[in-house]
Amino acid sequence: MTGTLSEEDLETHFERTIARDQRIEPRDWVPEGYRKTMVRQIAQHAHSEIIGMQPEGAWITRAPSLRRKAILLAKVQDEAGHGLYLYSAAETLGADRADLTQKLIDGKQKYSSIFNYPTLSFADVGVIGWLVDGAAICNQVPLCRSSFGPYARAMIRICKEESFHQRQGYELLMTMMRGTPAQREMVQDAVNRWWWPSLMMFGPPDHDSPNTERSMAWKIKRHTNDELRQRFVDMSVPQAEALGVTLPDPDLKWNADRGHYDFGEIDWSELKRVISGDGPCNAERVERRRKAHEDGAWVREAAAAYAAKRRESA
Ligand code: FAQ
Repeated sequence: MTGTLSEEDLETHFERTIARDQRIEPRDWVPEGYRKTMVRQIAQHAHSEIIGMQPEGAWITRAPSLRRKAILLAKVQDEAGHGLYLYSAAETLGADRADLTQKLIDGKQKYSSIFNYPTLSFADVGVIGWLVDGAAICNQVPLCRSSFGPYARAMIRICKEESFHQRQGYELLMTMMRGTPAQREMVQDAVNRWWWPSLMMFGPPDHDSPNTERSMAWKIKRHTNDELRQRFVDMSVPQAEALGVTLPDPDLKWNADRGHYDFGEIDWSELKRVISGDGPCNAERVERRRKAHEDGAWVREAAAAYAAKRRESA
């Protein structure tokens, strides 16, 4: 079929599929720019899930009870699962998983800025669930309608699991807020440290976001970075009130004319620094990933040998 169609016909067919809000599927022809953008976003997303296991994973051995340990272990395992669906989705576009992992380890592909901050107390586990998973859901629910089928479908399951993660984080914080003054202080301290980095998860402001316009036209992204950031702020303020914590922003106030909360200026130089590798934990996170990859070499070799043996005997 492809042999009989010109590049122009293929492009028209692609544009029509997008205009009709239909899905692009793995064997469909796509412009090279679309393929590159999709691989970039999916790979960064997959890397975020895998690197994102580290900040919370560090607390598994120090969880305050068996119940909290079991919950945290399950959550961190879920993040690993998300990474694996996403690498599989990237593979449907011709990317190679081993190559993507190498690019992450070599610092040639990004992962979310948020995972370059340290987790200093167990309250951070709760705040990551509430704010980081909360921001992730806000950003990812619209991606369930993303134009690339395998990515959109992976996102449906991921969002269901992230919603569960968010609730467990909020429940943990509620429990701590009902505890001692020292526990309440730990929660407030964690909120103070994670609030601004959570807002940065949505990416640079729209006027400084080189990819948004193209990704919106291709219906990869359904909303701009600033639209989703505002949605997240509007969602979080009443949740903070119910929890009894203060969000660390003196400019945060309801604006009746806009029907949204106004919020203070984000330190974009910090986001740039963290994205370019100079955040508090970038070197540690990547080094840990590199070591885990090297330590796992024998598992990959054994799995490949087993698969080859099964192919031979089939
Ligand atoms: N961190 O032009 P834009 C999770 C990069 S949730 C690092 O606006 P775009 C769940 C951007 O890639 C976190 N880099 O880019 C979890 C681009 O770089 P490039 C993961 C950032 O793509 C919870 C450049 O800056 N979620 O893991 C960031 O249109 C708890 C210019 O930016 C996703 O990945 C940042 N914050 O919009 C796990 C969601 N922001 O490649 C464990 C899917 C921007 O041109 C525990 N991704 N950059 O050199 C997206 O929705 C989009 O890619 C955005 C960025 C919105 C992140």
